[in-house]
Amino acid sequence: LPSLLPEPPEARVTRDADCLFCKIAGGEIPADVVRENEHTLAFRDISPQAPTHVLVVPRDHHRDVASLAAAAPGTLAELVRTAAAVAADEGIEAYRLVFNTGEQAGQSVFHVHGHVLGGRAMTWPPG
Ligand code: IU
Repeated sequence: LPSLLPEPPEARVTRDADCLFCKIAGGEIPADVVRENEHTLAFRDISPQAPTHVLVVPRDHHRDVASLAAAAPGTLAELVRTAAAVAADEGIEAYRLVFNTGEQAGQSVFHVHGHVLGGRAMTWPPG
């Protein structure tokens, strides 16, 4: 039987025509892809801030990590597992997984992406 509950709004939007990372996930814009699986894609950041700097995104469009957690928690878990696999592939034992959320925090692309950063010592607090 179909559910009587309405879908959360985020669950209905799977692709945004104006979104850069939707275009990368759809293969319309090339990227240096290092891993992909059913729900996520990992590719090298165009402006690396560390020896390893890979972005992990869900194939579907969600604006930030909280929206992804609400609409598709399994995909968020897959994204985190992919981030760990990327670090293992790169041979780094310590890495930082960052989700900038909101403009003030430095988010510039509003398709959720985890930054996997490693290969050098990290400082704290971040800038
Ligand atoms: P942010 O957390 O939203 O600021 O991260 C966006 C990242 O996307 C940033 O590190 C950019 O260098 C990166 N990026 C990219 O890899 N390819 C692109 O075509 C564009 C941005 I535009």
